[in-house]
Amino acid sequence: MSTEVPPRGRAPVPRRPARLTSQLLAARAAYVLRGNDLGVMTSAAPRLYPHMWSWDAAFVAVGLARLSVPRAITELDTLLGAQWGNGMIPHIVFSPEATGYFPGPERWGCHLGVAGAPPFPATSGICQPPVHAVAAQRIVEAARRQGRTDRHAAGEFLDRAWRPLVAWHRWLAERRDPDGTGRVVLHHGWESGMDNSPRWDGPYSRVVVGPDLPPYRRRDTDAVGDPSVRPSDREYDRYLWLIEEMRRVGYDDAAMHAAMSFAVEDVLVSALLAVSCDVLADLGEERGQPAADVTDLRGWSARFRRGVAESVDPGTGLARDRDVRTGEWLATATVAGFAPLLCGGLGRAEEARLLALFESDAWCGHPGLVAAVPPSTSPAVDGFRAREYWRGPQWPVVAWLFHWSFARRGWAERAAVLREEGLRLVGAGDFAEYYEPFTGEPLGSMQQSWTAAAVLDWLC
Ligand code: 2M8
Repeated sequence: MSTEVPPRGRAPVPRRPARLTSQLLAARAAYVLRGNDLGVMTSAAPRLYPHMWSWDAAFVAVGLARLSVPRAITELDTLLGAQWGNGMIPHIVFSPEATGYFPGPERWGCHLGVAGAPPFPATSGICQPPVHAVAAQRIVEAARRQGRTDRHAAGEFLDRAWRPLVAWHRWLAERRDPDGTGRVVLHHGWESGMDNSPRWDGPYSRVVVGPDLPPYRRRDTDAVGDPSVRPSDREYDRYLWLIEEMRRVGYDDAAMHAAMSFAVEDVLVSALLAVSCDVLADLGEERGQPAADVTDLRGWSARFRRGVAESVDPGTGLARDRDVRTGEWLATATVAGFAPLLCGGLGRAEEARLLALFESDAWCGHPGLVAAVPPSTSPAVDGFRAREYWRGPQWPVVAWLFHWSFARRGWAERAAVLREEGLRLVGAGDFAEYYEPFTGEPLGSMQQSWTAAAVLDWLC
């Protein structure tokens, strides 16, 4: 048991600011999103992340749809406008007006003639989890509740977004799973969205930083008060080294598959791809999109659902990532292990066991938690760090994702609990990026867009 975890039954009484009323909290969430609005894109957070991030943009669109369907559509249009020729949606779309983030466009070098990358807007050269079809679906649902104008706009958006979204899913299914395992291969921890999760400690330990890593200065630690809540310098060296490796092969999919020193099969991304393929196929069927695309999407959904189910550790019941370079399963107890609950595909008994684990005192039911939403790493394992980014804190956006999935799977009561507990976490209205699970202290960036978006979706 980690020493950072308060002993059972003796959790410190959290001293937290008073909880705002729902009305005030929703108003503040809207204010955050408006404040972070750069015109046609929303910065992920004002100082720390002044550009558009791919999966952040999808969650932001979910929140924006509650305020303005056309503005939510614009968010996704901007993101899709930066799609690469091969179908990849890049993990960052750089705002030409914003500075102060490292690594910026020059370090990635993608806009300087990399095949298939747009020269403008500049982008990074990697991807993030595929939750964009979820955002499209939420936009359609929000438009249905509005008048005819919004419904029409949402329909037109779906028609123009169809090919880009199918191409994005095709790229993941074909280029990032060339061996057909049913698990998406990533070449950078940033592609998982859970940058320094202990899931990746093993694979990163095998990344040897070359002596020719160009010098750099981090900017992220300037933007947060306490640098220990961010990844370490050692971790950053590896992050930057992987970008060097990619640049040297021109971000070519096949060359990266063969040469990158970091190659992992990610179960969470795979589960999200499975769900998103189904969500997109449903939208396509409703809208009369080509049957061949819908068939492809259903096929990918089945393949990735199976890949996730096959990764389950018979001992713990959790899904596992895999290190492609060594062939070993990565069995760290992180929230990604619950991936099968997002996409389904387990047998009844296995699923019941995983749900029980989710609610057990090793996870959401831990008696010391301020709010019963999943911590990023189980408080019951040694690698748990209560304040360190993706190594332990609770992330409201992750709670939202499980809430949405549970509702979709028909588990209304469980979804309601996650919503209520998620709101307890963020109730003081700081909209932090992540929270210390035992004190509820807001950590990382404040006014984080996706936190505000989750709150809006929960409350409006
Ligand atoms: C974090 O990642 C970026 C790199 O992509 C960073 O630390 O600089 C992660 O939490 C990621 O999931 C998120 O999309 C991004 C922006 O919120 O920040």
